[in-house]
Amino acid sequence: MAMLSFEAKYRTRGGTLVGGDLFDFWVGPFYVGFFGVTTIFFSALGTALILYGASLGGVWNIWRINIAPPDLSYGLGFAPLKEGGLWQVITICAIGAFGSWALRQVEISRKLGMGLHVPFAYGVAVFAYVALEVIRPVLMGAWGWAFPYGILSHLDWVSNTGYQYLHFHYNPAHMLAVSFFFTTTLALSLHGSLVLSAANPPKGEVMKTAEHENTFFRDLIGYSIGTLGIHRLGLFLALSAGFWSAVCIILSGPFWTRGWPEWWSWWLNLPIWTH
Ligand code: UQ2
Repeated sequence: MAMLSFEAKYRTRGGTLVGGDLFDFWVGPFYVGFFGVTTIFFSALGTALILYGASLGGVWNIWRINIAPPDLSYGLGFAPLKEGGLWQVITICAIGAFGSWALRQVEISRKLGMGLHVPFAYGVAVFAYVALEVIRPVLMGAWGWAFPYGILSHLDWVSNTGYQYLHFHYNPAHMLAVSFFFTTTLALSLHGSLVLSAANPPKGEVMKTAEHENTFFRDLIGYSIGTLGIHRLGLFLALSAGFWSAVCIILSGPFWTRGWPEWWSWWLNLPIWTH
């Protein structure tokens, strides 16, 4: 890749969290860094172990490949490789890769003198994964509560786990998470369509600007959140979706073991209904 004239300004030394200058260089367009090396290491090892695990299962149908966590009887201990130990090492590799990726984002943000919004946002997605595979199983006392690695098998896990609580949609944190997911898609579709409608005029016409975008929404609903505001709102909505997803599954099991519809009996038992 050609060295662009402005690249020298942005490809500066420093900002690393560990190792000083040791891995402070680029390969083609990619920043390497200590955490670039650890990302490659964990991803390569994890992928190899998934392939090995798939070969042990004897099923190469892409939908049916499954690498399951240890049986509940192993508790929080290590299991033999073929009894869920593979799942345990793959999970360590996944968390190693996700953590390395986040720290590489931190190093790049520091280099550029930017805020840490990107690694923070990415960290919320990692938190949702860790909530399912580590925090909840640890609180419940066995790795066997974690979800298996497989396309259909992890869907079966979600379905089974939901039905264990009779009707998961009655989980109040799940309600919040779903509402935030939908509102995220609403906000992004409003934003994407608004920007494109202003920036893609008919052939020969000059494009419109933020003033037109503001005016559209002031005409429509009497309010425009603004060009910076819509991105703050989008980040808030998306992070809230991930955050409440993690909360809703950590509540289920460690803090609430009955059906979720039953949780609402506090509402049915309010004294206002009985006079
Ligand atoms: C906006 C604005 C943008 C936008 C959008 C709006 C010029 C280019 C989409 C309008 C958004 C509003 C009014 C908030 C809607 C609230 C929810 C919860 C979806 O004003 O500024 O920038 O993209």
